[in-house]
Amino acid sequence: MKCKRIIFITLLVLIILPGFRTGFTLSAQAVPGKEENIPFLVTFGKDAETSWGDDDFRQVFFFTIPREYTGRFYIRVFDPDVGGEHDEIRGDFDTRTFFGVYGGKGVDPDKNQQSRGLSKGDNYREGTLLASRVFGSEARYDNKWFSFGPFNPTAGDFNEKWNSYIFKMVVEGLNGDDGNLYRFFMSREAESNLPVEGGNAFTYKYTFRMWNDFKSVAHIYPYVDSGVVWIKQRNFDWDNDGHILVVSRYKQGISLSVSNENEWKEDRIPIEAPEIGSSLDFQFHKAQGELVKNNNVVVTLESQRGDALPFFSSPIGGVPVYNPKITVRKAVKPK
Ligand SMILES: [Ca+2]
Ligand SMILES: [Ca+2]
Ligand SMILES: [Ca+2]
Ligand SMILES: [Ca+2]
Repeated sequence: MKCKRIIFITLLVLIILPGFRTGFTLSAQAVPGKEENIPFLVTFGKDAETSWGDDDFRQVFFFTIPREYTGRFYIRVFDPDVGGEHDEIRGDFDTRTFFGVYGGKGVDPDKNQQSRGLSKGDNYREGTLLASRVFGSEARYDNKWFSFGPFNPTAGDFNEKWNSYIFKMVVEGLNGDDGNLYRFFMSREAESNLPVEGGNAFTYKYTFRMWNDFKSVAHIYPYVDSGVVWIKQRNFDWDNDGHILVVSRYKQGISLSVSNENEWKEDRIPIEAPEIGSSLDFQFHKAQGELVKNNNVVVTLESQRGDALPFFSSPIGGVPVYNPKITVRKAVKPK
């Protein structure tokens, strides 16, 4: 009897565990993602100075819902207010932030580049506004979650390549000069964080906050599509805070040019065949010695064709691990 029970439990574990593992890897819709180790996204009010680490006072994120998922879902925001805990005060808290969820035609950034919101004149609010709210300093939403939704997946803009419906969250600093720190979670429930299996989130321009310690390393994971030969990285207002490395299956660690206060720095990074169709790991290592506090930074990437690369909250293909056995075969000249 006891033996049977042990066999039964063992079988149960064997059946359930792999499912859990898949669930965890496929359904990480926390933004920033678990592997990214980034405490907060940040958006300043438009009266702020760019030297505080936000060059355009907005953030545009895309959420993907796989075609197979037919339930409803929510996009939750942690600490949407600008006041109390987490936020960056300048004088008094007098900033208002717009949060808007968009669906329908015009959202898919593959079909409509303006939707990415990378250039100054872009109409990044394109699409149908499904839900929105402006948050000021509101104790009610301080250190708490606010849920947008429920949304039906088919209200999104369908993207064939990812076989997913795409939704867009636009965060825009309205008046004021304070920094709004916040996070997202795409959830099946309004009151808790319950991921949608196979969902993901991505952006083309990442504005985020570093941890206020020496040891935490932040990561972001751009996806390299076919046809990419080299990429141009640009980082803004890194405050000379340590170093930024690129690691991949093929790269052990390339050190990048880093920006100081209120400036952009850029490099070209060559891409090799083994890196196509996988993610790169951009690692942000803080300077040791004197702590650079409240460091906000902006990062963008584009290919040699001028096409922006998306950063996925849950890295496509998993976190890339350097493999010294991967070598690039040089083309053999025909005789
Ligand atoms: Ca707050
Ligand atoms: Ca203020
Ligand atoms: Ca906040
Ligand atoms: Ca900064």
